Amino acid sequence: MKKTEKEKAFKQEETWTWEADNHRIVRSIARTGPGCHDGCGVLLYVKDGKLEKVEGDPDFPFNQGRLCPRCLALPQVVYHPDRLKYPLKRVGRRGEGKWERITWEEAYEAIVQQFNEIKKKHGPESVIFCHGTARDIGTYISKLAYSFGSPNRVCFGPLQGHACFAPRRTTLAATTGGMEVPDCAQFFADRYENRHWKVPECIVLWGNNPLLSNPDGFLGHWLIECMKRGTEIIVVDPRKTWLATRAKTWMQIRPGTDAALALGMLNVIINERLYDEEFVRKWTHGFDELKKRVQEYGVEKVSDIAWIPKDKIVEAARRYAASKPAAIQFGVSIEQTKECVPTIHAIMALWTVTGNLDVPGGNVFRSSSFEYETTLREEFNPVTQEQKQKKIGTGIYPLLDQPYYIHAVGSAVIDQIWTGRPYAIKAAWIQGTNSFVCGSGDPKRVYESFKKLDFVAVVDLFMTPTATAFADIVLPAATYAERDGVATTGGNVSYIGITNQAIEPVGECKSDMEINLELGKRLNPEAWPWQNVREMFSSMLRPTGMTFEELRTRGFVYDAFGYKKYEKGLLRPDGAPGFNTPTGKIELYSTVFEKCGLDPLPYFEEPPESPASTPEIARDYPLVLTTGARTPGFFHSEHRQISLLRQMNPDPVTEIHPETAEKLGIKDGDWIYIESKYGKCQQRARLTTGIHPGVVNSQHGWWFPEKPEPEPDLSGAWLSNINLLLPSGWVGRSGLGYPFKSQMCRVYKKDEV
Ligand SMILES: Nc1nc2c(c(=O)[nH]1)N[C@H]1C(S)=C(S)[C@@H](COP(=O)(O)OP(=O)(O)OC[C@H]3O[C@@H](n4cnc5c(=O)[nH]c(N)nc54)[C@H](O)[C@@H]3O)O[C@H]1N2
Ligand SMILES: Nc1nc2c(c(=O)[nH]1)N[C@H]1C(S)=C(S)[C@@H](COP(=O)(O)OP(=O)(O)OC[C@H]3O[C@@H](n4cnc5c(=O)[nH]c(N)nc54)[C@H](O)[C@@H]3O)O[C@H]1N2
Ligand SMILES: [Mo]
Repeated sequence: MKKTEKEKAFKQEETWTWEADNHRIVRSIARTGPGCHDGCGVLLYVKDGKLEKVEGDPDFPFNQGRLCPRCLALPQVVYHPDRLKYPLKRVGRRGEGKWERITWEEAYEAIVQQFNEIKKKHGPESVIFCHGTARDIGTYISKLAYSFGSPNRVCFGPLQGHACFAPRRTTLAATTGGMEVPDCAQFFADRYENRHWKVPECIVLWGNNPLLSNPDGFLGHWLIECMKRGTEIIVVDPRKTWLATRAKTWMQIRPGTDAALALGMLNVIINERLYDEEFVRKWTHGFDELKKRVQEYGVEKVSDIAWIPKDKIVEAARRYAASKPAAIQFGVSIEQTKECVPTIHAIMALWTVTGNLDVPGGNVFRSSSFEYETTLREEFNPVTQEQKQKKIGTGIYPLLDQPYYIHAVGSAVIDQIWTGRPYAIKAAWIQGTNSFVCGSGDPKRVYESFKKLDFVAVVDLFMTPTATAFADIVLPAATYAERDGVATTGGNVSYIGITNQAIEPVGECKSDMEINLELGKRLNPEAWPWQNVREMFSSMLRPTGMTFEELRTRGFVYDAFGYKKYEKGLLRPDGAPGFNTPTGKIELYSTVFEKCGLDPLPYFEEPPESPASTPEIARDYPLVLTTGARTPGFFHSEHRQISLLRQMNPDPVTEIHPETAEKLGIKDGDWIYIESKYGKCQQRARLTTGIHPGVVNSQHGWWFPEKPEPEPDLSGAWLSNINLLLPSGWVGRSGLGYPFKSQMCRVYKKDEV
């Protein structure tokens, strides 16, 4: 491990808790639960043992006092009457919603007995360990799986094509040897004041709306801070977002055609010689091949494909190439198309050929010398090579057999539950995912699949349709205010800090980490040698040289960070200059893709169903459907029972252009059906000129906690679930990518049926 130079923590002299204004104030870092992608500094105000309010911590560099409505509403989440408070055992049939309170000991005993019996009969790989998106519990779930002997950690975020974050992680690891993110000074504790950082002259927001989504540790406020300092923005989005209205160039793209646009922009930049010749010569592999490939994507053709006027594409390409430095922040919309790997490859080529790679204010390799997660995962995980080979999906997609993809292959999991080949799947541990309501297309198939399992345990904050439908045992998880933790964030920043417990958990809730540790100790005590979670956290923190208690008094530390790491030999394990790829260069022509039987160069392919690829389907289903654009009050399927947040968005909403709506006789607020070849659901129409007339945008993750829990209702899980319109099997050639954001549909008023 590389030695890290620890930066001075901010306000070291302060402790983490103090008394003021008749309250005990606890400084902490917000992590899940409830679900969140970030790690904002918070001040938790406690009176008489009760959490009264949450405020942003102005001294925490990550968010500098800003908070989103979900943290502000945290007291309502914590004390909500529907919170799960005790371990529960199913007493009726699965789906009947009949539960009996049991003790933790009884719950653990039941799980241990079932898991061990399955292990004895079928092997440990027959138990799968499922989680959702970016909760800071993934590490512990991996450990639980691996220490049990199962290689099958399954991510429901989202299941098919693993179309969230994994595509960019995998594509960038394969072609650049790392993970690049836009530089908004997030790697420095003194942020925008840091003298090494430069304000990006231009940032491209591509299929990403960070003001609402703050995805993977990229806080939308950073963008505003950059804009205040002069950054111009370019937005690529079929919807007129707040950012689109402030953009120098807004390209209202047809969903699912981003690869064509990226290749068209490369065409302009390369043919007009707007690229950085020296960087390209020294540090890239396959430029000539790329140059040849982009000739197939002339601006005129791209304009037809992507529904963007020609001059806008040219203007955006020139503006981006002329801005020094410039950064690209792309979102999940890029990954939620079938062939998303070549799109990411093309976007990476943009920041590479323009010389914006690993420079201040460009797209930089995030630092990762804090190897805390790996410490926990590798050092104490006795899963053998032989077991690793049994990871579900091994051998189907060569790219996913690379070491940087650690999950079981989602689509293969569902298939294997049905076929029982190469081995049977018998049980699931589900921690932090509401699987068929949210994380997957074709939810009926997921529902029917999980029904086939012999035993399912669920850990959640609330009873969900997933728990009702499948669970034999349900365990109540604590919110972040009720527990300690090590706060790490997703992709964009590298600090480590401490989440401090402020209040006693409600009922008998326990933290996810505590649950994993206690269950882990019962399944494989050697792999879980710690007496309590703090000891476990201290083990994890070893690379920082600090214990949990020591880090707590500092609050957080930032990793050392520098630019142009490739010149200094900091990116390769052998310490040589260059990049951690087979050629040591940035692979515009990917030797890894070639080895995996994939096209080594970026390309565009139409979505499986689109006005261009299936005009016959477009006759009956004429509108392009994009789904799931994030809303500020909800995190996926969560928070529907939290009135402060639900009142911001009381019903599921589909956005339609007024001209399109008028032709269909639909008025603002009407209940409508949205229907594809595969299924339909109901939502309310919201008329807005902020969407392309040929496109509709529907919300995802909807269920209704106020509706009856027992089947068939399952708290309304089938009423407004937009994923019913999406089939399985549309995974990209690489095994990554799935068209959540590009389907064909029709809409009509509900009362016409
Ligand atoms: N149509 C459509 N579908 C999509 C998307 C889209 O854009 N369009 N987006 C996809 C994406 S990108 C993703 S990542 C997936 C997400 O899919 P999931 O990760 O499955 O998201 P949720 O449905 O919110 O499930 C989270 C569950 O975990 C619980 N939970 C929250 N915090 C904690 C915690 O700390 N501990 C425990 N034990 N439980 C917790 C919540 O109460 C909730 O029930 O959805 C995907 N689905
Ligand atoms: N409040 C809240 N925050 C969240 C989440 C949440 O559920 N709620 N979910 C978290 C998760 S798991 C994720 S992955 C991130 C995702 O966060 P983002 O990456 O920001 O993704 P979205 O909000 O789904 O979509 C971003 C924008 O892409 C546009 N778009 C739709 N289709 C296309 C297309 O085909 N091409 C292009 N170029 N643009 C398109 C949408 O109109 C939208 O404005 O958010 C995270 N943050
Ligand atoms: Mo996601």
